[in-house]
Amino acid sequence: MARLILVLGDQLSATLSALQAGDKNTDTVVMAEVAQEGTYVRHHPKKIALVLAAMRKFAGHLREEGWDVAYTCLEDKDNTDTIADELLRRAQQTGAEEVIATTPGEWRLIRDLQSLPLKVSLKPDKRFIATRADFVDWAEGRKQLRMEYFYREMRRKTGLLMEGDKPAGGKWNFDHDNRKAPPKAITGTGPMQFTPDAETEEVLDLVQRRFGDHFGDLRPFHFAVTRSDALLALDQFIREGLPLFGDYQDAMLRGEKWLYHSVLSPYLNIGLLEPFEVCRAAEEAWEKGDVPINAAEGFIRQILGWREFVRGIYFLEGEEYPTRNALDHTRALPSLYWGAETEMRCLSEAVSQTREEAYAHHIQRLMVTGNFALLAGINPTEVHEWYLAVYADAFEWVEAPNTVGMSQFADGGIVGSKPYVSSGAYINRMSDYCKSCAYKVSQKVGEGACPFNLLYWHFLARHRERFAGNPRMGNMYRTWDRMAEDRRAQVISEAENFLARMEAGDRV
Ligand code: FAD
Ligand code: DLZ
Ligand code: SF4
Repeated sequence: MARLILVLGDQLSATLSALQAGDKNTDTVVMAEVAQEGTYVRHHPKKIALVLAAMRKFAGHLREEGWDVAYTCLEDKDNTDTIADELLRRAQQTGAEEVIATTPGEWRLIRDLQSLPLKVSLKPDKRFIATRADFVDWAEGRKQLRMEYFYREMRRKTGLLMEGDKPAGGKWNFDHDNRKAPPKAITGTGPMQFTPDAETEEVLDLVQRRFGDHFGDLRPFHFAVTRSDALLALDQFIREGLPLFGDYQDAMLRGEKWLYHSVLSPYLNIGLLEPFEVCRAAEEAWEKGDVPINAAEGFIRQILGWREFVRGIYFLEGEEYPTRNALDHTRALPSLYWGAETEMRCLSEAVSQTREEAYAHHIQRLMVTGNFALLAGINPTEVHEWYLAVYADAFEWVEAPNTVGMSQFADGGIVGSKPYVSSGAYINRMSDYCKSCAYKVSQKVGEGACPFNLLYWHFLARHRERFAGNPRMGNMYRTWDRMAEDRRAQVISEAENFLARMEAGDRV
């Protein structure tokens, strides 16, 4: 009996388990561009274009390999607009009664597939270094799940950066060497950029027509949409970006969107690159003496450690994880996240680069947009939906633990042991933003005081009961308690005034 093999827009890998389980002679591959996937959150047009253009290329590749591919274009007249309905339509057309799929990276779609009136076999997604079962085994019986210990186990298991049973360079983690303030000038050329061919231009026109009113600039569009181009991007990063990746990993500079970051996450997350090959490429560069250990280790840790760890958490915690709100934050996401003008230079830089590129690097996401949302008490579900929509690399399995967990502490401390909050001092140390800001980072209260300074204390004061006993936060509360009482009252009142003006829609 013929079967349908589902390939989703973030499953564009020849090694996909659903393809491996299929039979080219009898089965039909189903790929579908559907309105629902572009609009269940209003994705950035660049992200939609990346996924659709890469899907069309991958369908072409599968046909060359001998697969029968039933491909639905977004504007096909009988398009039913959802993945589930497209499967039903194809089942009717072909007479297939069974669907083979690789487990989607989002509970929403897993449930949709499980509700189909067809036999559905969900195969494990093997495009990760650890399986879901590996993670469950590791997590079992541990009081706290900490990325660092998971990462060490992954280093031992894979042998990446190992010298016998010891970590290469004598340390597991070189993070202390990776916090340099921003350099005066950037020497790299940034990620490799690609000129869209005629097929991709067609997708860009389609996305402009159908999703042009979503937040974000569609053009210019430079992403790779094939595996061979993504491999070129990887090669360029290893040569040009990786040597200084570690040193400036946390730095932020006005007008410098990429610094020494790889911008490989969109390719990893839609399946054009595999995580192990990316880690091996970094390890090989270190073995050849082309990059220092702090760069290779720092980079590999992000993929072998963080990326695998957050995936484990997403599936372990279950489908209500993205809606958690441990700190009871309820304020609406302010319009500045959607490009409304703000006097805060750090936020205007991070948001405008997000609009232009569907990209911001980790510290911009964590310590600028994320930090501000947490300090200001924004509803974490709204924050989660914003991150899921605006970044080209955003898929729920990786986005939700980073946003809901790491950035908003809305999971109550599963991903991180303390909230990532900071005053303006951190942003000033790691960037040049404050120099051109309307607010003064050195000013703690009064006219022109940096809002991060005010909101930082407001956050700590309003969550005192929860955090005062956290040994990693004791110093913060001791500093607050040493402040004169009238000064503390002034901080709280100015912070509240700022939040009220923001809620009223004033330019802040
Ligand atoms: P690099 O700095 O070059 O890092 C190399 C690779 O490591 C990345 O390509 C990525 O695959 C991996 N990586 C690094 N940090 C993480 C992390 N914390 N979790 C998982 N993988 C990581 N990453 C996503 O891939 N998708 C998301 O939707 C996403 N949402 C985020 C939301 C918030 C609030 C925060 C704080 C972080 C988020 N991240 C997300 C993690 C990280 O910011 C991005 O992976 C990174 O910025 C991608 O850019 P890059 O490829 O240049 O990364
Ligand atoms: C992100 C995305 C978009 C914008 N469009 C499609 C699509 O039309 N068809 C498709 O198969 N996949 C798309 N995707 C990726 C899915 O949203 C993704 O597979 C799920 O969110 C699970 O990670
Ligand atoms: Fe951001 Fe404050 Fe610096 Fe302005 S002064 S850029 S608001 S941290």
